[in-house]
Amino acid sequence: MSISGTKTKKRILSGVQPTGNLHMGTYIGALMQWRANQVDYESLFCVVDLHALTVPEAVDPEVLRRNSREISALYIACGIDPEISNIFVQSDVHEHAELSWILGCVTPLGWLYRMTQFKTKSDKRDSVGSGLLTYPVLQAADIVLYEADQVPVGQDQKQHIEIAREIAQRFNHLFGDLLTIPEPMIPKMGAKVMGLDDPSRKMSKSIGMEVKGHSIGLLDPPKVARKAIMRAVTDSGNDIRFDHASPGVLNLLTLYEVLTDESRESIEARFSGKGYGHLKKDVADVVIATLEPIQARFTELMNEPGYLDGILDKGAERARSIAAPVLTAVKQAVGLGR
Ligand code: AQP
Repeated sequence: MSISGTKTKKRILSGVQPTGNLHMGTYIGALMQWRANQVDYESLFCVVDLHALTVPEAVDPEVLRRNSREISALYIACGIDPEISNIFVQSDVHEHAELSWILGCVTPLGWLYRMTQFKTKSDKRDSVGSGLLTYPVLQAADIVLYEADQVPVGQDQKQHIEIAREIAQRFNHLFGDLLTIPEPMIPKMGAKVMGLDDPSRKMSKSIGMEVKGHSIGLLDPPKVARKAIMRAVTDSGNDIRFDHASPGVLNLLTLYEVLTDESRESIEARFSGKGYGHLKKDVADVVIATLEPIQARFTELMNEPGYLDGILDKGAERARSIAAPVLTAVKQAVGLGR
């Protein structure tokens, strides 16, 4: 059942924080799925700039504003078609923050303290803002506000989608069966792209900003991407098979598999007896061939600010037309308003 009455087919919603250059992990874990599903589902993709405030010491207002535009442009450059998908910036739709407050009031603190991301990110700091703890509540609001059925994300976000489901279920239990309970949509391949420098940890924006050779940025010049791949950690062997691969080799094979869509048998035959240097060179070639058109389209879009503004204005308007009736129904259910 749809509160907003605006659903034409099953809906997906996802977003990325405008905190720096996106990497290959985000491209494969999130954006490739968005692109593949945008026709079959009604699709909403937002740039979650409110989430970027959760570490306020890292925020430069000018940079944040610029990043929001750049990430929107990158969505399009990566193949999100603004004619069929709705692209918008989260803070352009005030309903997110309002619903987040209401959902926060039904969310037990214990649920938030157990979140892995909170534990990891707060661990390294003397003091953290409450936004870092309540981030999953805002994310739950982002999702249920659009009555999203599925949320296409990488493996690392699974726990966040689970808590969004729990929050929505708790709200429904207390105030009536209003909110759609979302399901995670996690890709079969490439759900967790690992760091090139250390294949035991996932490729991540924050590590990428500190450690050279950790990640492949979507806007990295080809030389930089190639260098990072050629230096990727592997092992002392030379056998190239998916079943027997060490984490570093499996990561390279996965990049190759996802970006070429070639079968495992064919990939193993291609690299049989050839050694890791050859594998790395070919992975670098396919990564660069993927990045080149994205970077070219990104540059065009950044040179057409009016076009991008038009898409984001239209996106925010359409998003509000879905979000407003849902928020109104929630407010009525909890007794807010006259
Ligand atoms: N390594 C990855 N493999 C597969 N999917 C990934 N995602 C992120 N890293 C990988 C997916 O991409 C989206 C990123 O959303 P985000 O930009 O809002 O997340 P973030 O936390 O700012 O980015 P990172 O890289 O995950 O940074 P750190 O580690 O610094 O917090 C999500 O769908 C995510 O699953």
